Parts: sequence; C-alpha cells; structure tokens
Amino acid sequence: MNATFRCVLSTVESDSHLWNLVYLQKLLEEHGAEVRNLGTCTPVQSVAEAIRADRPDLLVVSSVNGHGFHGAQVLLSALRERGLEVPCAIGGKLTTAVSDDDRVRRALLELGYTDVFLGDDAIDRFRGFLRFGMAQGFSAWRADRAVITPWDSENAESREVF
Ligand code: B12
Repeated sequence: MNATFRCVLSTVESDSHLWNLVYLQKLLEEHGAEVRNLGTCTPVQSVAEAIRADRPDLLVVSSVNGHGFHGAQVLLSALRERGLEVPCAIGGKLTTAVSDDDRVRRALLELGYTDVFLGDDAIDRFRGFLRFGMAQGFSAWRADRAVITPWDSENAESREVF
C-alpha cells in the first residue's frame, strides 16, 4: 500500500516512556502514514536530521513524563534555528498538573505548534486532525482557540475579586 503521508514521530530528550510512541505509530499507520519512530529520549539533533532527510508532511511529538512543555519549546526553537519548518502536532501529558493544560496549549500554539492535543478527547481530536491533514494538508489546519479561564491568565493578580 502506498503511504498517504510521511510522518516523523518523536518525544523530548527527557522522556523515556515508550508505549505512547508505539500507540501513536500504530494509530498513524492505521491512517495510512509511513512513520519514522525515533524512539524514547529523542535528541533534538536526531529530530532535526530526520526532518532534513525525510522531509515529512508531519512531525508528531508525544510526551507523558510531565516535562514535555519545556522539551517542546526547546525542540521547536532548535528546529527553527536550523531553518526547519514542518507542521507539528504535540500531545500527551506535558506538565504535572492537568489544570495547566489550557495555559500550556495556548503557549505552544503561540510558539508555532500546529495543534496541541491534551486531555481525555486528545485521540478523538487527533483523528479529526489526521483526516483533515490527509485531505487538505496539515499546514492548512487552524487549531481551535485555546480558551483560558481568567484566574489562569497572566493578569490574574490584577483581576478584581468580588
Ligand atoms: C510505564 C510507566 C513508566 C515506565 C516507562 C517504561 C517504558 N519503557 O515506557 C518507567 C518506570 C520507566 C517510568 C518512569 C517515569 N515515569 Co512513568 N509511567 C508509566 C505508566 C505506568 C504507564 C505509561 C504507559 O505506558 N501508558 C500507555 C500509553 C499507551 O498511554 P499514555 O502514555 O498515557 O499515552 C496516551 C495519552 O497520553 C495520549 N498521548 C500521548 N502522547 C500523545 C501525543 C499526541 C499527539 C496525542 C494526540 C495523544 C497522545 O495517547 C495515548 C493513548 O491514549 C504511567 C501511568 C499511567 N497509568 O499512564 C506513568 C507516568 C506516565 N509516569 C510518570 C512519571 C512522573 C514518571 C517519572 C518522572 C517517575 C520518576 N520520578 O522517576 C519517570 C520519568 C522517566 C523519564 N525520564 O521519562 C507520571 C507522569 C505524570 C505527569 N505527566 O503528570 C505518570 C502519569 C504516572 C503518574 N500518575 O504519576 N514510567
């Protein structure tokens, strides 16, 4: 079968969890992707080399150890410094508190991630993203706005409390 799109799959340098990557590889393959899974504790340099060599349609980053938010910023900045632009989806458990999810999602979207998939509906939303990307291209995807509750915003201190 011809692959419908090429995908590089990685995690961040700190993260040694494996089964999230196996799960995502299988899910992506089920959608027709040819997947290059770079494995756990992926060095930024390996991601850069894979993108330069493969020119994938999509980079998927998965992290679950709670340090993914930091690693995600390091990774995208490093790719930019090397002049590498690729649609990039990230998800998993990126901090140690679910209550950080909205804030983290907004920060990573602002940084340039194509979309950020967190929480219980992450896989359902990701399936929709894959279907869209295969039909129209991943760079055409527009992520839903990240909604932040007022008490989680950076201006929370200046908020009037009644
Ligand atoms: C197995 C395991 C380990 C093993 C990993 C072995 C291996 N080779 O994989 C070992 C023992 C090494 C380990 C170590 C640690 N672990 Co651990 N580990 C787990 C455990 C029990 C299962 C993970 C797993 O395999 N799940 C199966 C996969 C298929 O599911 P998943 O990872 O949840 O991924 C799903 C979703 O998150 C989502 N998803 C993930 N990525 C992405 C990406 C995209 C794009 C999308 C759409 C969706 C998505 O889709 C997946 C399928 O639904 C979980 C607890 C749990 N029950 O989940 C803790 C857990 C992930 N570990 C945790 C922690 C804290 C650690 C350590 C920091 C512990 C320590 N103090 O040393 C270290 C970190 C090591 C490191 N450097 O990364 C925490 C993370 C907490 C957080 N993020 O808030 C968890 C959640 C346990 C807990 N409840 O506290 N761990």
